[in-house]
Formats: sequence, structure tokens, C-alpha cells
Amino acid sequence: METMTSPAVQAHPAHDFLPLNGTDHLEFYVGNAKQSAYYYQAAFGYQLVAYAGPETGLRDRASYVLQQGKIRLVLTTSLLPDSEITEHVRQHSDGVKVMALWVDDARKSFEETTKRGAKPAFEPYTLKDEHGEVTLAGIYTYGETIHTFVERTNYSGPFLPGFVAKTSNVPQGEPVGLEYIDHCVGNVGWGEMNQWVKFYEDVMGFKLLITFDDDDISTEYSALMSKVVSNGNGFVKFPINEPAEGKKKSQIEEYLDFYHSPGVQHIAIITHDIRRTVTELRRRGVEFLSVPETYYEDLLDRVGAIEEDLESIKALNLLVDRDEEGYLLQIFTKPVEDRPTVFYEIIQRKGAKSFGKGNFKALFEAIEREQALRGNL
Ligand code: TYF
Ligand code: FE
Repeated sequence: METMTSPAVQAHPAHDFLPLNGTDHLEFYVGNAKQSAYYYQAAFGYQLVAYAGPETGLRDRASYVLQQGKIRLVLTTSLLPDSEITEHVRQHSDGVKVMALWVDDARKSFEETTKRGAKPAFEPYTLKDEHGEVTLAGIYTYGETIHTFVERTNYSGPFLPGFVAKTSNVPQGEPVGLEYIDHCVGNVGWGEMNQWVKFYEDVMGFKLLITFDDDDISTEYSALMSKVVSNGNGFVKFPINEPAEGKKKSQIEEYLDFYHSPGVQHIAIITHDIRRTVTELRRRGVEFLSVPETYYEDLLDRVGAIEEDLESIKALNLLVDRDEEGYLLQIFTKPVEDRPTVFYEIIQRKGAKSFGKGNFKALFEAIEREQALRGNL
């Protein structure tokens, strides 16, 4: 059963030992950052804003910084045959290495979390250039993924000291309207969900928000369990999935088989006009999962009246769900890599604060159809 665990989140919790301003950026380690950057610009409408690499004095790596709305993606590749980045790409293929959190005090964030048991990834250090200074510190979360704390109060440059502003002439087209990250979901191993929920509670001061147990979300095959944790102000939400026993292979198991460790499964991005966003993304070749016609037959009986006309929702194959506070529209891309690992969710919230539980069955059946095509069911 789905259970809501916490009351409404407070705007400024009094005892928050890890106040977060939001997500600072996501860093992917990739095989070819130049080409990935082209994909995110051409397909998803991001703009190139900053760069660091050999031309700026780096010998071992190149990083492209892309921005849209409040979202910042960093695509980093290795220039060497043996490096931490190369090894990460060998093991996982392209994947999320860093979920960076924007804080006012990176040293304190590091101290508060490591004293509660966080495994350090790197000690706090400060970078400086003509635009000011940034302090960074890092701790491990699930798998090889890390949280970097980014303190940029006294900095006005394009990304971090050492990066230079850079633009590109990749055709941008109409803006697609991606605004900010709603949640980042992690897949962890069998039986590991609760220990990672406890990590976010004890080490990061997050609260358990929602529990989905396996009868909420088992279709014929794709059994999984999920718990959502949220930080004090509700700006950062991390659902954690683990596989559950089903008739055949869980989608979470498929991910783990190909990622070879726990890691980030999907990134949900807010738009304020999902019909325009998805129309544009489809036009640029982004591929989405689809649900059958029958999903729309009794949709309005399930979710009640919505502002959008049903035909436009159906034409774009959007999913709709309602909770006590309102409704939401959402859609999921196919994996954006050859391995069935990372994918995106595009979500428009019209009051609803939930995660689309009413769509789980249709969504997971859509995922299973793809799993079957890959021979992984
Ligand atoms: O983030 C969520 O909870 C929803 C639903 O493997 C979901 O987006 C949950 C698990 C999953 C795919 C989507
Ligand atoms: Fe989601």
C-alpha cells in the first residue's frame, strides 16, 4: 500500500543540519562528451554555457556545461586510457557520477554528514579565479555515485573557477521549456532500499515522504519497491527503488545487470507546458515509452476533469494522475543510452505533489514491452 509518512514539509525547518538550496548540477561521466553535448543541445534544447579541457589547461579530461531553466548538466570525458572516469565508463557506460547540491556552507555540510557516517569522496577545497571563489566537498551515496556540496555565494562566473564561458552554434530551435529537476531516482540492490533510506534520514537529515510497496507496483513481471525521501524544504527529493521478486525479471534488476552497481535510474524534469515540451522533444527525435489506446478510454473517469483536452493528451501519449491536492501530467523517455540504464521523466504538476502512482501499472507494462524487445524479460 502507498503510505504518506510525513505531514506538509516546512519552509525553514528549525533543526536542519544540512540546509539545501536545491540541485546545483548533475555530472555525467561519458565516453565522448563532445558528442553527448551535441545530443543534449539538439535533442533536449540545452545551451552550452561553459567548458574546461586541454584549451583551459586540463590534461586529463574535458567537461561541457549545459543549461536550461535552472538545470545544469555537466558532461565529462577522460582524455586518458586509465583514469577514474575511464573506469567508470567501462563499468557503467555513460552515467550520473555526481548529484551536486547547492549549499551556503560546503565545509559544514561535509562535517555534518561525515560525522553522521557519510563516506568522504573528497575533502573540502576552494577554487578561485577572477570571478570569485567556490568551495566544494564530496560524499558517497549509493554505488559509485557521489553528492558534491557546492558553495558559490561569492562567485559570478559561468560555472566553476577554471571553466571558461563557451557557446556553440548547434541549432537550438524553439525552447522546449525544461525548468528544474523535480526528483532523481536511484536503483539499489536487492534488500538495500531501507539502508539507503536510513542513510538519507540519518546522514543527510532527509525525511521519508512516501512508501510504495510491491503490491502498489508489481505488474505481471516488474516487481519493485520504492521509498521517497525529501530534504527539509522539499526542494530535493530522492526516490530509492529496489527490485522485488516477481514472475520474471524486474526492470530494476535489468538496470543493475547493465549498470553493474546501484546508480541513478531516472531524472524527472519539471515543465510548465508539457504539451509544448513533448511536442518539441518528439520533433527533435527524443523517444518516449507509449501506453496503449485503452489507457485513454476511462482516463477521465479515473482522474476527473482536467484543463487539457483529452485528444491532445492522447496524441502525445501523456500520462495523467490525480492526488488529494491536484493532478499531474507525465511521460517517460526510453533509456538515453544503449544500455537500459538512465532515462528521463518530463512532468507538469498542477497541484499534485505525488509521483503518478495511478500510472505505475501502465508505465511498468510499457517498460516491460521494451525489456522484452531487448531480450531481458
Ligand atoms: O519516480 C517515480 O516514483 C515515478 C514512477 O522504475 C517510477 O516516476 C518509479 C519507478 C520506476 C519508474 C518510474
Ligand atoms: Fe519519477
